[in-house]
Amino acid sequence: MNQQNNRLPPGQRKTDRFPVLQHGLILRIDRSKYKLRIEGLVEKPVELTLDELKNLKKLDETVDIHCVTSWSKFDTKWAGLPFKELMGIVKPKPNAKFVIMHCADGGFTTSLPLQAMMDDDVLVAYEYEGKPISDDHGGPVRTIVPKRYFYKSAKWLVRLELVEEDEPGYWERGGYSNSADPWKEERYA
Ligand SMILES: Nc1nc2c(c(=O)[nH]1)N[C@H]1C(S)=C(S)[C@@H](COP(=O)(O)O)O[C@H]1N2
Ligand SMILES: [Mo]
Repeated sequence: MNQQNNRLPPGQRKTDRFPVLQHGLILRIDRSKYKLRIEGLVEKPVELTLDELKNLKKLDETVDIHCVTSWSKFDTKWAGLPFKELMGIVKPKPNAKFVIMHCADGGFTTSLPLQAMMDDDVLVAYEYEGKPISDDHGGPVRTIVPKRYFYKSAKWLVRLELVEEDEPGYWERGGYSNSADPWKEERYA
């Protein structure tokens, strides 16, 4: 998929560590009480427990991630429910244009056009390197959106809301790009 020799977007440096980044504290979510809600402009809003989520289609993928603060990490392995598959269940209404990802850390959100989220590589992920995602990397469930800077990959995801008008998220309101394409180096608004 990626060309071996040109995997580093402009202005990025490769790291072998996995830095932990968020605006506040690391959360510890009770896995037994966890629920993901999908609502807004959908025909069938649903609420899924972790077990229910894991019983749906599972996709394993190995992708490069790119943080806007300039680190890139190659070959990270995630597994989860393809976002596209989830949309097949809830059925977006025709006027659904954006997806707001709501997180458990104090009203943190990020958003993307529904069309961008429908890419085959977008995951509602619950495993990293073959194990449940740890607290520091946003477990039990986070989104993985490989084609955007990593602030579009929401940790501690609790709710997906489909809306007609975009609502720029936490980092985006702070001056970061709302389109966030690392290959076009869209870092700032
Ligand atoms: N809920 C939540 N998700 C978030 C953030 C956050 O502050 N809160 N920070 C984003 C940023 S800026 C980055 S770089 C990645 C970091 O993910 P990591 O800690 O697993 O490396 O999470 C993104 N998702
Ligand atoms: Mo980031």
